[in-house]
Amino acid sequence: MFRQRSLFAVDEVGIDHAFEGVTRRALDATSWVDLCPSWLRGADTVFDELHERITWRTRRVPMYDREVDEPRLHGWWRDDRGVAEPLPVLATMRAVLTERYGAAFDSIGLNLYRDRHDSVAWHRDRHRRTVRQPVVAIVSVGDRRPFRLRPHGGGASLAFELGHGDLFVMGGACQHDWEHTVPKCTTGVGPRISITFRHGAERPPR
Ligand SMILES: O=C(O)CCC(=O)C(=O)O
Repeated sequence: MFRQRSLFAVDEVGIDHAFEGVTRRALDATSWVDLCPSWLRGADTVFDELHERITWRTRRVPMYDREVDEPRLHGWWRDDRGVAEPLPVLATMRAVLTERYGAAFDSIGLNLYRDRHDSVAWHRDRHRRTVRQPVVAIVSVGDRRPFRLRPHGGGASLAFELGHGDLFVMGGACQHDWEHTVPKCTTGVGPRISITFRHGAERPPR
């Protein structure tokens, strides 16, 4: 797996506690997203440590009347087994995001997109059925990859590029009224890991 390090990689790991670079975008009257570029410093170091330490698994996902391998690898941590987060900086992120968004983030899903062929299809997170207005915070490390949103039921999509320590947060009615995807890429791209913080998700979402 070839991965190009970001040009100005800073290896000391830390986060922007003040959320200095955050901008909020209203998707409609009830849904919003926050984008905070380079919220995590030392993202390359975090990528390397997660890549090495996580036991990456392939999940099976339904496709029409059968099940297929999901085209990305997955890891999952939940705050109910007395086991610390896989890296101390994940604990810091979780605490800071919990404080900022007033949502008790209690699980961390990790997704490894190995190359341009890996992806996740259009979907809304399943825990919207049990959590009324779930806030989903995603920190991306590794190469930037497209992340798209579109209204549930169809409509023009909005495109973002997430990687290298960017923070992206979906809130309000976003998991009800909007769908998101990380599409396959047509040109070569290095690996990316998304670190996804959720509250109230009983099992790995989708
Ligand atoms: O990898 C991402 O940025 C999106 C992850 C996602 O949509 C999911 O796991 O449900």
